[in-house]
Amino acid sequence: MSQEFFPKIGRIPYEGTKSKSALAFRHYNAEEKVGKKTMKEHLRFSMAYWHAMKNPSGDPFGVGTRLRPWDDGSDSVENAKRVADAGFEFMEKLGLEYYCFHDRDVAPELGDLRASSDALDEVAAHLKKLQRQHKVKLLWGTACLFSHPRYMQGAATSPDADVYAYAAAQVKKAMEVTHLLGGRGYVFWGGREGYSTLLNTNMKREVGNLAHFLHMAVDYKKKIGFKGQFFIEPKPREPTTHQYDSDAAACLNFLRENDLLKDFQLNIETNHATLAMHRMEHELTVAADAGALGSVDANTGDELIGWDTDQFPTSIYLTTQIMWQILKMGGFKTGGLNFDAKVRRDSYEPVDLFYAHIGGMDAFAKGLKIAHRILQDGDFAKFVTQRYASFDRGIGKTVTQGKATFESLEKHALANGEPMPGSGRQEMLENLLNTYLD
Ligand code: XUL
Ligand code: CO
Repeated sequence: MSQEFFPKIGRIPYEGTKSKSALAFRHYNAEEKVGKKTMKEHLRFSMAYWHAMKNPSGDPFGVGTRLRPWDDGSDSVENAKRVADAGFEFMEKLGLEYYCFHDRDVAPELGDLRASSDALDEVAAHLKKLQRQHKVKLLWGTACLFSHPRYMQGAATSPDADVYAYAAAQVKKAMEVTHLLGGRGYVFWGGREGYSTLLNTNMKREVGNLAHFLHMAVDYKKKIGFKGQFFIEPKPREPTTHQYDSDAAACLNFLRENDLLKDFQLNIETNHATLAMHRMEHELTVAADAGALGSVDANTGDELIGWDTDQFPTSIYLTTQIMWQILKMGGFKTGGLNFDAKVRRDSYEPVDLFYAHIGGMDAFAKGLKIAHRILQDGDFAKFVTQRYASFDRGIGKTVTQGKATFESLEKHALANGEPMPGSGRQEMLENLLNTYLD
């Protein structure tokens, strides 16, 4: 290692729950087995390059506050490589096995497309070397199709065909780089794919163009032999007023309607779920029920704030419910838990990045252990099975089998008098869940 960026911090150890150290894990013990897999195999933690390495912590009312001695703010490839060096030192010290990036996080956007792509190639060669050195893998790559002014009216849904072509060229390059780096996946998040007023918008045309765009991406993926998983990441708004990929159900509908469902899964983010007025476990379940739950952007929002605050997840109640869904679908395959989360603006020192990730990793490790016990005990599953048992016998079974008709159901209703379902027992179940968190 040429230069050390976090010289006072060593590898973060696992010390167990008795530890008083703020720079140690209390629950995350990478090699410890939970069921058949180790914690690290279950959780597949990933660093979000944009938040951890590049975000200066500015907000609409003030400039950035963060100390990031690894970044001189220049557009040079040299600077980009130094930022990468810091990032890989950080990941190795935390035991983060994966990372995710946008093309413009890792390399600068320069005067023209060719220059930007060349810079990306140069940095990618460096990333490849660092991945090997530090035993870190790429969870997913993506293209930033939302920062530059050219994308102010969208990228794959822009009303301007030249902008659309530029976006395609950028995605093509970002996919090539993701492929070169052995990326397990590639994410499409459409922050500008939407509209702010229908007075100037042809929604059908925009959504149609988006479908063409994604079909071209699938074709190109096959052409270059990229085997990673494609993901769409839903979000209802911010920065755009109405985003087309508003929630898991809207994404699934779009994918199905446009014959893309076999080629895409969803990357579900907690704060996006709540912005869509859903609980995270709702979004995960919608995706999982369609066989399309692929990956998770692990963060949390602030219930009192109406925008995407991207905070680190610390609630065990939340992480338990997330891991419950992930274990229920048999665990991550190509996806993982990507900390799409940022430290608060007033947590400006490099060490704060460590505290933040340690907290998130510990919260998920504990959530994993609890979720595993919940599933092993099977009490919730038993309750739910029982609740629907009337559809496994008698008249209910004819419904399940698709053999019932309105006439047969009317006959049953007439013969059986006033029906009364069993209690939903929500409070009892909430109490039961709390016993696991004791
Ligand atoms: C923005 C967001 C993105 C995606 C990747 O809200 O979540 O960072 O995860 O483009
Ligand atoms: Co995200």
